[in-house]
Amino acid sequence: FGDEPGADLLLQEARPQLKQPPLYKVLLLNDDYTPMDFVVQVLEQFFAMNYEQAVQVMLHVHTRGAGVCGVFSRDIAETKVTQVNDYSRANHHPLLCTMEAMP
Ligand code: NFA
Repeated sequence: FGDEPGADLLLQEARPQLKQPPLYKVLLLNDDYTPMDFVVQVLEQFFAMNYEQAVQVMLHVHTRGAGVCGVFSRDIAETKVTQVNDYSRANHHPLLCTMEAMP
């Protein structure tokens, strides 16, 4: 059975790590109170977008209810979510940032 999948485990050999780390979408959710220019600033500051990209994503969130700000590893995505939510709360805005595992 030496040619079966997993046979290397029985021989105590290391298996090459073929799986890529999972990726997460970071999303912004629309609300009725956060000013549009604040959302644009958030997208520029935390997601390295230029002004034109930031306005486009802000308007997508505003009209569709939610939108993707970027795709990251879990650690980076968690950090972005925390940074954006802390920054929004510090500025007394209800803007919500969340993350979602990619299929
Ligand atoms: N809907 C908000 C407004 O009309 C703008 C907004 C856009 C808020 C994107 C949150 C996210 N002021």
